[in-house]
Amino acid sequence: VQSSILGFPRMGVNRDLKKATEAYWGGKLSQADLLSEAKRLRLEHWNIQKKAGVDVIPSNDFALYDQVLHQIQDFGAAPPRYTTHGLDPIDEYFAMGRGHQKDGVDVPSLEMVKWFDSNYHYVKPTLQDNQVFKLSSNPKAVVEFLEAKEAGIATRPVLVGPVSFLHLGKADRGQTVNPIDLLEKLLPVYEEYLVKLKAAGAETVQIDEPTLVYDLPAKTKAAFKPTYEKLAALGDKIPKIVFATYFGDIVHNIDALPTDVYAVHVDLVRNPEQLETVIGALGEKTILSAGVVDGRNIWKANLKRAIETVETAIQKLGKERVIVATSSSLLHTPHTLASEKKLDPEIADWFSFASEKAVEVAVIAKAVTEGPAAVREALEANAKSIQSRASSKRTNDSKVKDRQSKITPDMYNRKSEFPIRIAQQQKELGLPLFPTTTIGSFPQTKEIRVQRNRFTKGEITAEQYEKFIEKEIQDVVKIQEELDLDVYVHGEPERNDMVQYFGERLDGYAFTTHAWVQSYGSRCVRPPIVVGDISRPAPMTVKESKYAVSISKKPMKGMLTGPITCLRWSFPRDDVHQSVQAEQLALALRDEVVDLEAAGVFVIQVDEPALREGLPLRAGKEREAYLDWAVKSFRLSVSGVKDSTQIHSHFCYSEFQDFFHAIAALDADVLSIENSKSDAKLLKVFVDEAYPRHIGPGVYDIHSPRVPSEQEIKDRIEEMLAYLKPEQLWIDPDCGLKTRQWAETKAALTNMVNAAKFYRQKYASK
Ligand code: THG
Ligand code: ZN
Repeated sequence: VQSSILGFPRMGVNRDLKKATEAYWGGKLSQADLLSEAKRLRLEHWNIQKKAGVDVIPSNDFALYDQVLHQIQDFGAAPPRYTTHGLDPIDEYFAMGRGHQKDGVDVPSLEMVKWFDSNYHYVKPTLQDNQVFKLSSNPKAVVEFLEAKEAGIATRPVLVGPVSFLHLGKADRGQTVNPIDLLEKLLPVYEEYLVKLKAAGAETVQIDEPTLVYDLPAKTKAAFKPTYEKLAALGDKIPKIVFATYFGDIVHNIDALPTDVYAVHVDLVRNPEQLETVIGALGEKTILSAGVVDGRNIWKANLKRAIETVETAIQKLGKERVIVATSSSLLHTPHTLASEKKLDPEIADWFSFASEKAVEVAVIAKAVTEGPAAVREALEANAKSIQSRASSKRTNDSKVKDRQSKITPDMYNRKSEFPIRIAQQQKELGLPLFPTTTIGSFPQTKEIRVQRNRFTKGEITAEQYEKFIEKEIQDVVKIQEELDLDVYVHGEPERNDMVQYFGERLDGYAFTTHAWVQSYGSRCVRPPIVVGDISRPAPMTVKESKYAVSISKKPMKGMLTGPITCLRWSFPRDDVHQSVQAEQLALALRDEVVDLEAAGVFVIQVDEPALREGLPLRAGKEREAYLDWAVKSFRLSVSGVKDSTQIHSHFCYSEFQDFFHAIAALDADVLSIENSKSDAKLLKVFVDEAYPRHIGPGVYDIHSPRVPSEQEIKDRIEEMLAYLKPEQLWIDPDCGLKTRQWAETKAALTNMVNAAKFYRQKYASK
């Protein structure tokens, strides 16, 4: 029985790829050096897997920015606006990934969106009505396969499958094509690609078709069988196909599963119950690739349980028809546990990162091939770790459970309805019409990062660091005074990441020093790990907020990350339901909210940007259940305050159409959303649903250094007023300003405040 991995993280042990790409963009590294660093990383990652004893090692899982983007380029599917400047292929690639503003060329990036329900973002294939596909002369999968071969490593190349590539794409602006209608044009390019891979020596190829886990339009669903029949007809001219699905079950689409492929991969970590149905639907000779080692989380696999699952498959199919695999690519896990020198050994013993997971798949394969005796030591050690975690005091906190059992229905509700609250809030805050504010963070300057690093390393004392933070807060308060904003923020200079920061301050969490996971391009996050029952040992943000209030003449907004976002951007526990973890987070945040109020903070924002991506991939009961506990946890976190305290929330998107009732049910006094790049028409849902509370739709895009003019912002406000009542509308940028520079921030906010004042005057005289 072979062991296999669907993909390995690319960043390298010290985020080497991030450093190399950013140096290249900054003109500090040549293209040749970038490419040789990338090559070094690929080789290193193949060797890690080889040493771990993995039989089937992937290639072409690597990407300089994003794997889907590489495929866009391999297929000659770059939109025309990128191909007419004579950029060389690498620069054209990065232009699509992150925009290009140099040497008279000015093109924005392609749209980037979340990869299924993960925190990774892929670049959307952006297609034309008259789209032509043409295989590049040096297709990346062939190059990297040969590179591995030369190093003496036989690999299995990975491609995104044709149906998924199209389903995950969209028509370009001004185009009307339904991407799936391009399948017939795209298939010949796949055929050519696969023929080349075979000619290079590839015996098998992994074709990712994870869209099969979604609820699909009939046309898309019907596309799978004929597509793979056509490929099967090529026989020996192409590598044998491993058809890979993950992140969900395929039971509801089982009739669309191709039967004439070499192997089918399914995710048995998330959906073990699909095993029987999938086995029943396999082609006569098709192999099952059993995804039993979690590619989305950092917990040591329960080897005993994984072996049992694989044995069940072997009983039905025989040893020659089963492969042991990770559930998905390991892209979503950090590189290696070996880098974590500061973790408590008791806890570290429960974790397994990508490099350790490679060993796990190899051990499982060996156990089912040669019998458990062949890996007795590994199994015994694993059983001990699993047992240690299950019985540890650190996972179980009876005080937390006791508190959860005492939650009463009234704890989910504010004291009064919105009309009563807003009247009280008006009295407390005295805000003008069209109040202006920002979303929370101000530019994280180099100086801030330097001081934080020095503090982390012990080079400056806590006192010195605190003084520095106070000075930063003073500066942003002064700037906000000068800008004449109405509700201030303290700017969050003390925070690294909005989730990591809270994870580091809560009991029940572990945090790491090197466990970075790619979020998009060169950007990474370091998710904290929920190891046990969560509680708040001490206030987390009160000191900074209280200080900020003390030096401000206007209302100061307290800033928190909501329970769902804290959970989704962490590595959650896999031994209790996520709703339980969200409830614990909500109780901890509730205490924080109440403490902020007691400290004189009367506007409190609890952000939930991850609420939407947490939606189960399929519509229906599961989705409703999720929204129910997600909304409840938000309400639990904010409902401890007086009517006169104003609760805000922020979302990094504007597509509410499909779950508007949940947004409304949050009952936040003020919602700020990211509508600046979308059509103001999206706001129509607030009218249609008679949404009574306040909204700040975001009057300009903060994701670009561009400074919007006052007139542009006025135009935007005018559009919004077609849908929202003047007394409902807040004026704010569309997201936090952390990644921006100060100069452009001040210029943009000046124009924003002037635009707000213009409307304030106009309506005052009405
Ligand atoms: N935090 C977390 N997840 C997220 C976001 C976040 N997922 C969605 C979205 N925001 C992703 N966006 C970003 C934006 C910037 C960065 C990461 C994800 C970023 N990271 C630094 C880097 O890679 O250089 C990390 C440096 C640091 O934290 O010190 O800039 O906001 N959890
Ligand atoms: Zn945002």
